[in-house]
Amino acid sequence: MRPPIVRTLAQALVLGAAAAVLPLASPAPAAADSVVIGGRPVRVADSPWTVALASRDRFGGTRSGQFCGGVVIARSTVLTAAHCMREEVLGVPLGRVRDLKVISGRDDLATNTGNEISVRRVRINPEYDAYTNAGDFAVLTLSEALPEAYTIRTAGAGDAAYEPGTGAAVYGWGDTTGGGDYARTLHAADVTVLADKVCEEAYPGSADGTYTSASMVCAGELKGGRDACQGDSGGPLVAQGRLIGLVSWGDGCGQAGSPGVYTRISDVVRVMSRYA
Ligand code: 4AZ
Repeated sequence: MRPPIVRTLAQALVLGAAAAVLPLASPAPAAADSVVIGGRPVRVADSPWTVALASRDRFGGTRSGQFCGGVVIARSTVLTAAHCMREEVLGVPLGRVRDLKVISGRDDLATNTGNEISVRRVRINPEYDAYTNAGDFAVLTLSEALPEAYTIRTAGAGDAAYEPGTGAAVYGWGDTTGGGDYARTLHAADVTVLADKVCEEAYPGSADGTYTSASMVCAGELKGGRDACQGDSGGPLVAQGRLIGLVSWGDGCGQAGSPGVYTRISDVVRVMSRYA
């Protein structure tokens, strides 16, 4: 099995790149039932904390340079996945990406609506383990503050929203079929928080990663069908109005027996308070 990083949208682009910038290629779609897989179009105005991470220099302008998702947790603070900041994703070391932007308020990536904000600082979780995928988050500081109304509350340890069976939604501009069909507009899929045991059994340890309940949350559908996918990484998993996860990894998209794995936000809160 390939390491998870190979399955990110960004990596697919970099691997397929003859030049630094290229349009999104669309290989033949996989089974259409695996469809944000199983999702529906939503308005970013109804989930304004959902933002796109973008670099036109690295990923071209067709979809505003979008390559990952992010979440606004404070007026100048966005969370994303640590793996989105890796050279394997960006094609060059992070320090050489001069036009890293957070895009808020833009439903359709082919338009110029909303705001593009420069990223002033990137802090990658010092406890991030690229081999197991544990602690997969990074904290971005924006050069301008967003409105308070764009922020979402984070769920701390013991929050009821983590209870298995809780309904949740995942948001992103990623692949909607598992076949490289990247969305132009924001989508959301309704998923269920699953017991840690489900992911511990699905992901006991492989090149994909190792499920670790301390820093990860398991969510999806036992039958498959609704899930996050390539290009959604770093985006929000929301339950009961609170942020509980960030799209992180999984084996494929929307397949029965292979739920989505998310960065556990209560662990993000713990680590952030430690390093603040
Ligand atoms: C990825 O490659 C990815 N089905 C994101 C989420 C999931 C799988 C892969 C979960 O970015």
